[in-house]
Amino acid sequence: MMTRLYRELLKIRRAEEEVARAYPTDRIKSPVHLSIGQEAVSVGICWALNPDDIVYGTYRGHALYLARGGDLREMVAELYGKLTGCTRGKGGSMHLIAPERGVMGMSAVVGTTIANAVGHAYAMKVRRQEAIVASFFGDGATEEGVFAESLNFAALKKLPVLFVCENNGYAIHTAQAKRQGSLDLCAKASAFGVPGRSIDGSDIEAIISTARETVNEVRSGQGPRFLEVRTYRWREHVGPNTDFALGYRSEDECSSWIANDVLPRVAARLDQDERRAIEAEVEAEIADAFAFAEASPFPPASELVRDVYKEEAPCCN
Ligand SMILES: Cc1ncc(C[n+]2csc(CCOP(=O)(O)OP(=O)(O)O)c2C)c(N)n1
Ligand SMILES: [Mg+2]
Repeated sequence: MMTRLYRELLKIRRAEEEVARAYPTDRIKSPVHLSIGQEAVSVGICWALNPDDIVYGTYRGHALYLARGGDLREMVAELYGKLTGCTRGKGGSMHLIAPERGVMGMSAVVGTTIANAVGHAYAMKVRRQEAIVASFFGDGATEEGVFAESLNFAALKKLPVLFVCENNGYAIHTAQAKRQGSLDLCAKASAFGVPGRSIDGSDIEAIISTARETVNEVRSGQGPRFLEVRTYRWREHVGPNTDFALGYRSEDECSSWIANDVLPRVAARLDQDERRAIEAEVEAEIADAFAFAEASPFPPASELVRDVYKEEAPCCN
């Protein structure tokens, strides 16, 4: 278990560090919202899901995409705006998809995919499908009306949805305590009839075991559930840098989360030869993905009208 866990966490961390390194070259053509520091949330929750389960995420979605097994080459190519990207270079970092892995959508518009996830779950229930839907969103999204509407409807219809709030404490530069009268997100979910649990995002085993328990409840038809995972974003809201100079948070606050980083603790539990082998494989995979993105072509002009309507446009080659 620890071997696979380390490989998944490391791949996301290193891929995003490489994104941050490449970003100033202007080869990456879309804004990037990095999950560095938050990887354990996506990895831990997805650990408890089945291959045919569905996930929806947000613009901060690299970790979720990779945790579900999304193709790294297609992700990096997408950031580069290339034709070989997962949305053929149209969506960029904020709109990753991997339908073959159940990654159905991410959006730049805060909160919107919560309703998409609930709609998907409703369709699955009507069709008597067994799979469940996990909806990932930030603490800021819980302030949107769509959060309330979605939880209400999911509870009313007893839909197979797992709501996962990645609470990193901030919406852009504003702390949760400066935005919300009550910080108890589980209480808010429970007010709609959606039972919730709160988990320490630095404890990967707690995330996995709580996610397994909660996923079982959702899968057995007990209705939707809510998980808050408390975590922390190490880099700026959008972009590759740190932002402590802005003054909305302190470097000390971040340091305490870095001191509790999941990765070195998982690494320490591995055989050290095995650890080095994983690290070499991950580095090779990332170098390959960036080389693939570099070498891939940009989309031709005809792509502008492809996927706009259901049928392909008859002209414009
Ligand atoms: C509907 C909507 N309102 C405002 C914005 C501007 N905006 C972009 S990200 C963001 C913060 C969201 O914070 P949170 O949900 O906690 O996610 P995080 O960025 O912390 O992962 C806001 C307000 C937006 N994109 N969409
Ligand atoms: Mg947030």
